[in-house]
Order: sequence, then structure tokens, then C-alpha cells
Amino acid sequence: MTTIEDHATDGDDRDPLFARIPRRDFMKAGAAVGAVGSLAGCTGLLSDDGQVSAADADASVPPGEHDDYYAFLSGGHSGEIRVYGIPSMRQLIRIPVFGRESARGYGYDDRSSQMLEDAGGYSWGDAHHPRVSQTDNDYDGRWAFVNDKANGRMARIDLKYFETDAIVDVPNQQGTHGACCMLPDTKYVFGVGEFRVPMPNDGRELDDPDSYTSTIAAIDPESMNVEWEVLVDGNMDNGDGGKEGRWFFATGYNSENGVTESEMSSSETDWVKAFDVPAIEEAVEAGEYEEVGGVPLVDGTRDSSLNGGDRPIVRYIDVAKSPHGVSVTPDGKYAIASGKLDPTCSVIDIEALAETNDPNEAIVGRPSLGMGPLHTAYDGRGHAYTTLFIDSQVVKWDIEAAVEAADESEDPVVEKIDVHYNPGHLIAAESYTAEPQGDWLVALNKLSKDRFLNVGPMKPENDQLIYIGDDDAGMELVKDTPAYAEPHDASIVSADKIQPADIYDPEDYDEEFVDHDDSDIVREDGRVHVKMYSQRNEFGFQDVTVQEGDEVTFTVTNIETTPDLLHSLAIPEHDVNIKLAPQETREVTFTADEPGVYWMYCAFFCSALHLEMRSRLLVEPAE
Ligand code: CUK
Ligand code: CUA
Repeated sequence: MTTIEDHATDGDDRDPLFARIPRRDFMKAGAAVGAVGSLAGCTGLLSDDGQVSAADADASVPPGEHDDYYAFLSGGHSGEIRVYGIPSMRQLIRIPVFGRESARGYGYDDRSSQMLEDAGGYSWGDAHHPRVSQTDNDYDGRWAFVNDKANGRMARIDLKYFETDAIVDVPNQQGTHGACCMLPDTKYVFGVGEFRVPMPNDGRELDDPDSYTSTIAAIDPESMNVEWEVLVDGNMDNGDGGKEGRWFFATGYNSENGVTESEMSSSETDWVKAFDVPAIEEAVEAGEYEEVGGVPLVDGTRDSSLNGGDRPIVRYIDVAKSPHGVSVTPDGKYAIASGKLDPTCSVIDIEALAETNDPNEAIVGRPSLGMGPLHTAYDGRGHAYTTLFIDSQVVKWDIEAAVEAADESEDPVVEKIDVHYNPGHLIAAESYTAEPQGDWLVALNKLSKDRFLNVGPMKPENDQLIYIGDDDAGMELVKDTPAYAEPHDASIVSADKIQPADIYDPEDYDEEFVDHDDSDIVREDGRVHVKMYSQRNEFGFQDVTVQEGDEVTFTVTNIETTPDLLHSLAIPEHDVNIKLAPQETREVTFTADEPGVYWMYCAFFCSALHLEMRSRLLVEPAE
């Protein structure tokens, strides 16, 4: 962990070049600057006054050194997750989720293509909210989850292998937008329904918007089954779970049940909905639901009898006009909803919510922050950081000061910093846990405009790294990072909390491991099953002969045990391309429908004889 706390004092006898670098980071920063020697002045490490910026130097992560954090950023309508190192902002890898991706063979082998097919068969998704599983309100490194806003789905990424291993098509939801874990122990993953549609949406009813519905879905993280859903009034947008296993919060911007922009933004207030999860579970247990789309659907609308008694299952809290983000503070005390079309955030006291019959009484603060507040992150020192989309700023404010402010004359705003430009989400290190690290923050800006070389009409977005570890010095913008469309949310996890495997464990998958002696070709009724190993620099068979029209399955194992030594099986003109990491087995099935000679080759440059690592697929003409 690198943090910047104890700054150099006067009279420090170090080289003045390093005067602002804290003692314990001196070696690291010294190495960074030392590596370029007297060229330091050209490296961007010197600030205007000729001093090395501590945050700059600390963010440099010299060649060969590792980052302190993993950041999981959603890829929006690219349908993937990107993994960055923080603070270097280097992109470490991409994880395809909702769309095929050829470098990994994702959506090409039988297992992953079947998974995509079973989840609706769409070729893309709109991934917004990557959330990492937690145990006891801290990252446990098992899984990341991410929603698909486009097709109402939720996916799970196995962080042992950094690959998508499950996708569920959420019934009764058209746009699954908000996604997050039920804390403290990830009992559920919640999918928050955004687009209101008729239920059932089969054409019998089209133009009666008042009857459209949206739901939240509670998904079991192990089985990825939808355990139950709750029907609500209005739509929903973002969501976040309380830290104590009781409450889940969702914003919504269309309490009007409108279908046009002006209808949706006509009301001066909308709701944050607070879901009382144990009360919902009791209702499910008691059979107080309808089964719709194969899942228990509990009625959480305002008129529902389940909302009439002492313990309503959903509380509707009035907040200003079309709120967007909502996030629970690290101490679990407050849920903070951002105004979007209103310059305030609403601070909801979670304990008060349980004690009052009027949920509006739980609103204990309404700081005015600036134009277009969207999302809020935390440093663990009592500050909130909120993006201002219209002002193109991040505003840092004091949460308790906002709660205590008797009137609006007391300003909880600590500081604002310009970002470039129009930020959506922002994320601070471990902000979604009970103990944020408080050093780095990344603003996910929608526009970069002129910040990078011009690459044509579609500009990259701009993910900006900001140092927030020094309350006296203030926020410091450290790095611009171009991003391909379109990161929405992110999770930043300490590096030591994730333990990815170096090679596959064959116990973790169902395909048959094919070792040296297991190579085999089984022919039966127009089906050919080829089992072969791969290793430097050969496949298990030099030639494989099949008949035109045969359905051919290859089961291929990479029998290497050396980390990072990948092979693949690529077959020209058959759209076949499977990735094989060490000890990994994959299967691929295709029809050999064109007679001819096809060179099956390995697409990873695996050794000096990589180019020679190829075998023939001989397709004989049918008689
Ligand atoms: S949403 Cu995109 S900027 Cu999907 Cu969390 Cu706010
Ligand atoms: Cu194996 Cu290239």
C-alpha cells in the first residue's frame, strides 16, 4: 500500500527535488525519477514551481513494478470489463462479458458460446456496474458482477480466472441497470429494472404506460438464480445496498410514468425506494407473491397491502427531481442520492428510516453541491466526492457538516476540482466497502474533447486519476487516460485481495483433459470427435481427415504447466478460434462443409517454432 501521509518537513536534508515526497515513499519515487536521471524536468514529474509532485511521482509505477490496486471498469456498450492497475492507469486486460471476443476465443468455444446462447443469444450488452463480491463488508476476491442494461441480464466474472462464467437473463426486466451486492456478505446480487414495460410484454397491451412496470431482482450469487423480484411504482435507475443486511436503495427518475422526456422530468420530486429485504423475504416465505416469469414477484407498489402495515416492504422517499446515483456511506449510516436535475444530494439516515413511519423524515441533509450531481464516492475520512456532470467538476464535501447544517448558510463543500469533461461515475479506492483506502479517485469523464490527439469524430472518453490522500493540500489531478466507450461505474480493489490463478485447474471445468496418451479420433454417423493435446510446438495430430458435411468436435487441451504459455486452435474459413491457457481444455464444434485443405494453427506466438505449430484438416469431398 502506498499512501501519502507524512509530508517532508522544513529543514529536511534531502535533495530539494524530492522535498514533497513523503519519507516512506522516497525510495520508490526516487527510483522513478532516478531512472530518467537528469531528464526529470522532461518527464512531467516536476510541477510548475520546480517541485516534484508527490502524487505524480507516486503514481508513476516504474517498469517492472506492480500497482497497488486492481480497478474493474465497465465497458458500457462494448459489453466488456476492463481491468486497470491503479495508480498507473495501465490497462492490464479486458474481460469480454456480453459479446464474442476473438483473442480469448470467448463465444467461439462450445462452453462460452452456449452460455451466451442460453442468455438470449444477443451479440452485445451494455455493461454499467461492475461490483466485486464482499465478505464482512470487504472484498473477498471471488467474483465480479455486472449488469446488462440493453437486454435485462446479470453476469458473473470468476476472479480466479478473470473470465465470465455465468449470465442470467432476468425475467420481467427489460433494462437491468443498477447492480450491486447485498452486504455484508453478498447474500444477493441485485439487478435494478430501469425500463418500464407491460407485464407480460407480449403485445396484448402496448400504449397504456400507467400499466407498465419495473422490478428489482434478487439473484443468488452462487447459483445465479433469481430468487425473487419486487414490483414497484415508477422506474428505477441505480442501486446500492446498506452494510447491515437489511436495506437496499434504488433511485428512480420517472415517478410520473411518462414516456417522453418532458413527461419524465415534469415532477419536482421522484423517489428513492428503500427495500426492507428481511421483510420481503418474510413475504416470500409466507407465499405472499405471484409467480411471474418463473420467479416469485412480490407487490411493492405503494398501494400494496404489504406496504400498508407496520413494516412496509418498500419505503418511498421523496427526493428532488430525477435523482441518479445512490451510494451508502462506508460506515453504513447514510444512503446518499444525487440530484441530477437538481443541485442537491439527499442524505438519508438509514437508522432513522427503520424508526419512523414517515420515510421523508429520514432525510437529514440536502447539501447544494453544483450542477448535475450524478454519483458519490467516499474516502473513509468523512468526505463524500460527487461528480457534477454539467459543471465538469468533482466536489468534495463533508458528510456530517451537511447533516448538521441547520440552514443552507453552512456550506459543507470543502473543495471543487475541474475534470475534463462531464463526469459520470467516479470511484475511490475501495469506496464500496466499509473501509475505503482514501488515496486514489478516478473520475470517469464522458467527453475528452481536445485532451488527446484527434482520432476523428468519435473521441475517446477520459478517465482521470485524482489524488485525494492529502486533505491539506487538496485534490490533485494526476493523470489523463483515454478510454474506449464507455466506462460507467468501476470498483477499485486492493491488489492483495485478489488471487488469480496462473494456470487452470482441470477440476474447475467439465471438459475432458486430453493428455499425450489420450489423443483419439472417434467417428460415428457423420460426427467426428477429435481429442488432442497441444504443446510447444505441436497438436496431438499432424493430420485430421473428415468427410464433407461431417459435424466435427475438437476437444483440445493445452498440457503446458508453464504460466503465460498459451496456445490456441484457429481453423481458417471455419470461424474457429479457441484460446488455450496452460492446463485449459476447450471444445469447439463446427460443420466441415467445404472440401479442401485447412491449416489448423496456433494463434499465440508461443515459441521460436510457433509458426511451425500447425496441422492439416483435410476435408474429403462427399461421394
Ligand atoms: S449510470 Cu452511467 S453515468 Cu448506468 Cu451508473 Cu450514472
Ligand atoms: Cu502454440 Cu503458437
